[in-house]
Amino acid sequence: MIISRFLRRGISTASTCATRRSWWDHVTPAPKDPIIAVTEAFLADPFPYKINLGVGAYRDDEGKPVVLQCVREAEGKIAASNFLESTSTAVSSKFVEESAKLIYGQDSNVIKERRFAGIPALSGTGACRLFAEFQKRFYPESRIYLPDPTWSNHRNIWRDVHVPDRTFRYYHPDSKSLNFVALMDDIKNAQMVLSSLLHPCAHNPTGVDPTNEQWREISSLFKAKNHFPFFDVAYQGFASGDVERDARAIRIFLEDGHSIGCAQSFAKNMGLYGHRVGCLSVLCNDKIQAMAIKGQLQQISNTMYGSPPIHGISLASKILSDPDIKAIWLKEVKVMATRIHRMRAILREALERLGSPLNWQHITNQVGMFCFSGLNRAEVYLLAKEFHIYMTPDGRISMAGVTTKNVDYLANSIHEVTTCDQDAKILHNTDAYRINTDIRFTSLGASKSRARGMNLSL
Ligand code: PLA
Repeated sequence: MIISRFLRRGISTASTCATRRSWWDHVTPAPKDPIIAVTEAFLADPFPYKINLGVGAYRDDEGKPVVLQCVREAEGKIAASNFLESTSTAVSSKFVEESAKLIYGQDSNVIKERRFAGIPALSGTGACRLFAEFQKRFYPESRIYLPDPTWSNHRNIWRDVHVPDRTFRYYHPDSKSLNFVALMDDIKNAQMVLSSLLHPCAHNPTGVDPTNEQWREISSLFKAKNHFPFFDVAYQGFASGDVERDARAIRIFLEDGHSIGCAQSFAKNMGLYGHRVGCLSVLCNDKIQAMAIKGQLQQISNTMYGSPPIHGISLASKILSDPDIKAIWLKEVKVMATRIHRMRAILREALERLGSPLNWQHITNQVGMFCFSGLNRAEVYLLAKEFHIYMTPDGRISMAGVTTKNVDYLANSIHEVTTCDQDAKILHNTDAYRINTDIRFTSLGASKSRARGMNLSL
């Protein structure tokens, strides 16, 4: 009796296991994020002089990640805190208010009249996702218009909440600058739109921003078309070195009386990438509407992750609210932006010195973290394969990865791949360069001697 019950249990366990083993059989591998794929390929490369120009995270002139002094100071101030409960209303309200002041202006009426709904978010990605969920919930039939090109994850974020995306033209590959006429045309002709996403400064990936005059025209058109402008602010301070100047586009829309949505990230400008500190805010008609929208946003975040971690929010809040620490931060933002700006000038100069037949003016015309180099897929592939220099397949260079030590090597390598035999490039291009697969290159011999020839001192 006991034995048969034991056997029965054994059989039923085995059959459950068999069923369970087949539950996920239909799951296929997800395509890799192109930016993460570049980092992985870089890490897998054993070559000592390899260069990562993939992810847009700040590095110093030694190529090292930086913990900002303002963060150290803020850490010192919050270290004694006895409060490590979940992010309280007081902590999050202070953080949201400081974030709103940073983007809408210290003395903005929006802040004084409390006409904004804001909640902390898991960095810029989380803020975009919260807004996308909010958009879907309250405008289920709407669409999002994205600039072409844009950050690769934007499309995924809106796709995952089932909001269809459309694009508006943004960049002119020939002039390597803003395609303003086409942009205005596409916005004019956009049908059934709720929101269009705009990068207010340091556009990713192109490094091309509209001028103030162009922003004014875009703002008027948005007004005429009744579009909702959603700003993704991931690089405030990196375009001009001044966080106020970089908020100019948003202030123009504000002056024109728009209702605005804003995703802010402190990953780059405070070097808090790992802490995932961000903020989503939506401007409202009045205080009552603001409370309603805030409650809805909180409900959305509650079902996704509850409340965000407290430490990063406390750090950012301290940096923004303590005048001494804020002054240190503003200087550090300037230092980071200036270093990148300098690298642009040196890279362009080096390419021109090499006698490159191509025009490299756009390197210094573009602003912010990225240079949209104009290198094609085959050239990007060759740079990785022959020179161990890694960037996204669209030719985007994260300028933060360029240093005084590697800039000559980079310029020489770019010169070589842009002037080499076209047939060789085409051959390489068809050589299965897929960013979704691993790229592991080991042509060490050739590259080592090239690196030596170029006097690369690492
Ligand atoms: N918006 C834009 C325009 C971005 O470039 C990025 C990050 C984000 C939002 C998300 O920022 P978060 O880290 O605060 O969530 N883009 C990076 C990296 C830096 C990435 O994909 O995570 C990039 O290299 O494009």
